[in-house]
Amino acid sequence: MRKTNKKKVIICGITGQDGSYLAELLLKKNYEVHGIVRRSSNDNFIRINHLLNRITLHFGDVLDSLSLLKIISEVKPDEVYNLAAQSQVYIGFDIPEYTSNVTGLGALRLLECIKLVNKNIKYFQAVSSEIFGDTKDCPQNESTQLNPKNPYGISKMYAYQMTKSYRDSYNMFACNGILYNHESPRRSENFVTRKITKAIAKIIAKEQNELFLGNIDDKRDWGYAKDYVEAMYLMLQQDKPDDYIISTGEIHSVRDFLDVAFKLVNLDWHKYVKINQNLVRPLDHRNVIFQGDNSKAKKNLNWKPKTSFNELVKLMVESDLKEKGINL
Ligand code: NDP
Ligand code: GDR
Repeated sequence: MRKTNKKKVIICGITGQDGSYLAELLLKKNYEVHGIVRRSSNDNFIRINHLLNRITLHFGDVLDSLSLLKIISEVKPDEVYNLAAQSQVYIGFDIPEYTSNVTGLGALRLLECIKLVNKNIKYFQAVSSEIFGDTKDCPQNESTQLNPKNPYGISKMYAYQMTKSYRDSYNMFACNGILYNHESPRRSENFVTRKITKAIAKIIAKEQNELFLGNIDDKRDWGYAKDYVEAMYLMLQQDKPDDYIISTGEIHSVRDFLDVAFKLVNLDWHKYVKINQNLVRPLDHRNVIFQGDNSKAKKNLNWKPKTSFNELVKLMVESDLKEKGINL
C-alpha cells in the first residue's frame, strides 16, 4: 500500500454514475482515492477509465463481508462513501431478495467493518427519496415519516436506519444523504432521462424512430449528479454527523423532460413516443410527488444545486449527440 500524507477515501460503487463524479471531486481535493469494484465478465470501468492511473481499485463486493474487512483494514481510510446498490426501482420488484441484500444489508456490512477496524472512519450512506414511499407530505423534509412501498425503497430505509443506529449506538460519524433523482451524461440508459436523450441522438442519426415509455405523467425532482456529490463530500466535513435531503426542490414531469429535450433538436416528441403498458410500474399511479425540501442542506452545508433543469437536459442531449458526432 502506498504511504502518503493525503487523506484516504474508499468509494464503494466507484464504477457507477455518482462514484465516478465523486472520485473526480476527491482527487481535486487531493485525496488518495480507493474504489471497491466487482469482478465482471465485461469491462465495467467505462465511467472511470480516464481516472485509472490516479486511483487504486480493489476487488470486493458488499455481499462479501470479508472482502470489505480486508480492504478497510489495509487501506485505513479517513472516509468511506457507500454508493453501492441495486439502484433501479423497477428491477427491485423482480429481484427483491438480491436488492435487499445489496442495497440494505450492504450498508450494515460496511458499518460493522468500520466499527471493527476503526470507529473514527467517517461514513456516508446514499439513501433515496423512495424511503418516503406513499407519503402524503409534499415537499418532504428530514422529519417526514418513512413509508416505503417497494423493495428498493424498503432496502434503503433499512440502510438509513442502520446508519442512524451506528451513529447513535457507537458514536460513529455516519451520515445519510437522502438523495432525490440526479442525472448526467453518465446516467445508465435504463433510467428515463438518459433513455430519452440517447433515443434523441439515435433518432437524429436515423438509427431509431420510436421511443417506448411507461408513465410519462409522473413527476420527479431532477438534479445534476455532479452537484450532488459535492453535498456528499460536505456532509463528511461538518463538525457533527447528520442526515440531509439533497434535492433541487423543483418538480417536472417526464412530459416536461420530453418537451425540453426534443425542442432542443426541433422535433415533436408526440411523433416518436409510444406508451408501453409493460413499462408502467406496479405502484406508479399512487398520488405521491417526490419533491425535496433542501433548506437544511442549504443552511448547514452551504450547499445548493448549481444546475437548472433546462441546463441538465441540454447537457445530456448535447453529450449523446456528440457521441454520434453531431453538434447541437
Ligand atoms: P449506479 O447504479 O450508477 O451505481 C451503483 C454502483 O454500485 C455501481 O458502481 C455498481 O457496480 C455498484 N454495486 C452494485 N452492486 C454492488 C455490490 N454487490 N458490491 C459492490 N458494488 C456494487 O447508481 P448511482 O451512481 O446513480 O447512485 C449512487 C447511489 O445513490 C446508489 O446507492 C443509489 O441507490 C443512490 N441514489 C441514486 C439516485 C440517483 O438519482 N442517481 C437517487 C437516490 C439514491 P457495477 O458498476 O459493477 O454495477
Ligand atoms: P426512479 O428513476 O425510479 O425515480 O429512480 P427512473 O428514471 O427509472 O424513473 C423516473 C420516472 O420515469 C417513469 N418512466 C420510466 N422510467 C424508466 N426507467 N423507463 C421508462 O421507460 C419510463 N417511462 C416512464 C417512471 O415510472 C418514474 O416515474 C431513480 C434511481 O436513481 C433510484 O436509485 C433513486 O433512488 C431514485 O431515482 C430517487
